[in-house]
Parts: sequence; structure tokens; C-alpha cells
Amino acid sequence: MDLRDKTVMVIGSGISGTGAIEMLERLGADTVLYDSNEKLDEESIRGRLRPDSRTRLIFGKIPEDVQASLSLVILSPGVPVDLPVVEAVEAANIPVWGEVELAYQFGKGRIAAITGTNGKTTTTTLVGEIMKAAYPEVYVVGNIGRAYTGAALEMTDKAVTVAEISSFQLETVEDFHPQVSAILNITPDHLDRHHTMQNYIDAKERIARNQKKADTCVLNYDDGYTRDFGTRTHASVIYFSRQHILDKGVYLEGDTFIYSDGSEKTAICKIGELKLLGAHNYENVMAAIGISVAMGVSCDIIRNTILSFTGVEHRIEFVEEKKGVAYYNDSKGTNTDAAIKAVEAMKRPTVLIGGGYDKHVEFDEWIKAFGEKVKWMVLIGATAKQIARTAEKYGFTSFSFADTLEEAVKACAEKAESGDAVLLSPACASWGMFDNYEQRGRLFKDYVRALPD
Ligand code: UMA
Repeated sequence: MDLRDKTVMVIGSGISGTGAIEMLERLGADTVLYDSNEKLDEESIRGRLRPDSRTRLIFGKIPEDVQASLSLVILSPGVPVDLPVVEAVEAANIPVWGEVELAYQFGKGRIAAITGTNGKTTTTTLVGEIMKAAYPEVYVVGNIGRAYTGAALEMTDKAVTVAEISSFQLETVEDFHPQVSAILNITPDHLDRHHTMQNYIDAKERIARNQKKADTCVLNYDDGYTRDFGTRTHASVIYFSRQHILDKGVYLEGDTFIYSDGSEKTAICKIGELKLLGAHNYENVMAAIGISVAMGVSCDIIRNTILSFTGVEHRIEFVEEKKGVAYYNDSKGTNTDAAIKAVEAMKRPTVLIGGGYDKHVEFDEWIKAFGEKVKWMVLIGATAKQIARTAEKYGFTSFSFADTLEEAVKACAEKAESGDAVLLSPACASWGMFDNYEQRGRLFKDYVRALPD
């Protein structure tokens, strides 16, 4: 599509929206940046655009003459597709793409795209490191925090893009066609946005919708949804499994990660050689092996990179020890499944900080996973009362409430004794109290460091 002199409206003025505007301006489009939040400060948004940007900023309501002039609308991932503004432009037959689709249309080279409820960021980061060790031109983009549109116009035909793609982003892809895709797992999340579990699953499966036999889809054999998808996708499948020995795929044999191409088996490395904490990371490592093999990387490079990989910020990240108490930042534990994995990874009696934005999900499985390990919980945010009620249902009454994260950290420091762990793993998104999980995690680390030694 030639976008020169076409009027394109981008909805949402965050990372994706400002990335899309910059790309569209470089393509010669006439751009409008719309945000439904009327309280936003124009100056701060301008500050995030190029100084010579001529984009028109609109907040609140879209004037009719603007809507009549549009050739294309680009959605940020946080903008629901059933928003009245979006439905109105669709009714007027104006094409609506997601920010990922826009980047894909103008990007070049090969793509490995990774989705799943949990493990996306760790797997994407690890695959990114492996690709950087093997190829000269690598871009790590998407839900991980860097707008795909910010990289697309830099790419040459030799580019390798490693993209973390959320269900929000997948709802609005059309032609997006990765050579290698991966769905790591699917458990309930974001049901406030997708309304039903089936819609959420359908969104995730869109990652492989344009793939053919020559492409590869890497799937978790131990997850019922993704195992089943392997029988329906048109792509060639590489399964990974912690629980089964596979004829072909990536699996654990004893404590060794094995890749089998169907005839030959290669031992990649052993569990004890990993620097990553937590058994859930075995799956991320196996997925990364499957994706990297499918991208043509040698097992030697894969092995060496895995062995030096230490993990990502905000994901069961060790912060500091204070008075014999180890503090861990798992701000990325934004759903119950991720939060369960963090509790399971703790080796000490744990004081937990939970609660946050309400995504209309249940907390039963998370509370059940506490066992003897969680000795106290401090609750914050919109879901605090709901979590407390669920905890009481299972006889867990060792909790208190805090109004702020800072107060919660202080309460934890009082409850924890030498030899314990304090874990921020809220099982909820950060919105409502924080801009994003990164801000929540960074503030947690600041408050921990400010505690007396
Ligand atoms: N907005 C509207 N109307 C709406 C909703 C939002 O105008 O109905 C505006 C907001 O006022 C705000 C802007 O849109 O100004 C924010 O856009 P956004 O929510 O899409 O956020 P971005 O800053 O563009 O960040 C997005 C992803 N955010 C979401 O999907 C919510 C980031 O993922 C991603 O890193 C970034 O694009 C780059 O690709 C974050 C995330 O929380 C990490 N993702 C969810 C998750 O991982 O669970 C899916």
C-alpha cells in the first residue's frame, strides 16, 4: 500500500502509537494521532514524537471532517476492537490494522513470533540473544516494550525479527506471516478484553493463520489447547514437552534438554547448567531451542547462549537481601498462572504482595498454590478484597491490606524474618495504580533498597 499523502489516523498515543506515527510520517502519510483520554498533556506527547513531526493531535472526540478524510486507521494494542470509534470507521469501510500489521507490511527479512499467556518475554529475550549470536541484523520488538513500527523501516532482506506478540496485537493482524511462530501456553487471562476464553484462544491462534507447510509452529505438547492446535495448523509443528519423550521435538530426558529431528537426537544442555531460576523456565528454554533450530541456528550456538542467559528484569528478579530477607521482584506476574510459577520458584518461607487491576478472573488456583510456603500476604489495588475473600474460602487468613506499594513493602519487612523471602508477584496487571508493570517493579526495587539494612 502506498501511503504517500494518504490520511492515516493512529489510535492510542503510547509506545505503539508514537512508533506508528513516526513510521507513517517517514512513509509520507498525513497523520492524525487520536487518544480517547482527554486529560493527556499535548506537550508530553509531542515530546515523544520527532521534533519535526507535523501530526495533528486529537483528544476525546473525532471531528466528522477528520473521519471523512481517512484512508487507514491503525490501532494500538490497548485499544479494544469493539470500541465505538473503531466500529464506526469499520462501518465506513475504512481499513483498520493493528500496529503490528502496519510494521509487517513494510518490514523485511525473516520473523520469529512468540505468543502465549506466560513466558513470552523470557523466551523472546532468549531467542533474541541466540539470534544475535548467529545473525548480524536482529530486531527484538513487540509486546516486550519496543514498538515493531519503530524498527520496520530499518530492516534489510537479511533482517531477523524476534517479535513478542500479545493476544491484543493478534486481534488486528491480517497478512502477518512469521516463518516461525510459537504459542507457549494458554491459560485464562485478559477476559475483560476478550470476554470469553474461546475469543482469547482464537486471538492467540491467529499468530499462525498465514503459515504454510514450509513454516514452523512451535507448540507446548503438555498444554491441551496448544497440543490440539498442532493437529489443526497448516504449519509444520515442533512440539516441546517437559512431561513426555517425543519422537520429534524438544524434551527433557532426565535432566538433559534434547532436540530430536525425528532421526537424530542432540543433547543441548543440562538443567543444572542453567542460570535461570524456576522450573517453569525449562519450558521457555525448550521453546527457544525449537524456535532457534527452525530459524536455522546451530545447536552449539543455542547451547552457548542458553548457558550464559540470566533472565529478564521484573520476572522473579532477585533485588537485594536486607536483614537476612531476600527480596524478589516479579512485577511481570500479571496473571495467576505467572504468579503461581513465582511462588513455586521460591525456596524460602515467603511474604507475598498481591493484587492490582481487575481483569475479571478468579484467584482460586493461585491461593491453592500457596501451600505451606506463603506465610503472609499483603494486598493492594482494586482486586484486594476479592483476593481476600478467595483466600478465606481456602482457610488462608494471614493477610493484611495496604493503600500503596510503599506501605506494602514496609508491612512485608515487618512480617518477614531472617531466612524468609519477600515476593512482589501480584497476579494482576498494574493499571490503575501504575502506568505499567515496569514502573511497579522499579518502584518496588526503590522501596526495598530504601529499607534499613
Ligand atoms: N487508549 C485510547 N483508547 C482506548 C484505550 C487506550 O485512546 O480505548 C490510549 C490510552 O489513553 C493511552 C494509549 O492508548 O494513551 C496506550 O496505548 P496501549 O495501551 O496500546 O499501550 P502502548 O504504550 O502502545 O503499549 C503497547 C502494549 N500495551 C498493551 O498492550 C496494553 C505494551 O505491552 C507493548 O510493550 C507496547 O505496545 C509495544 O508493543 C504491555 C502490556 O501490558 C507490556 N501488554 C499486555 C500484557 O503483556 O499482558 C498485553
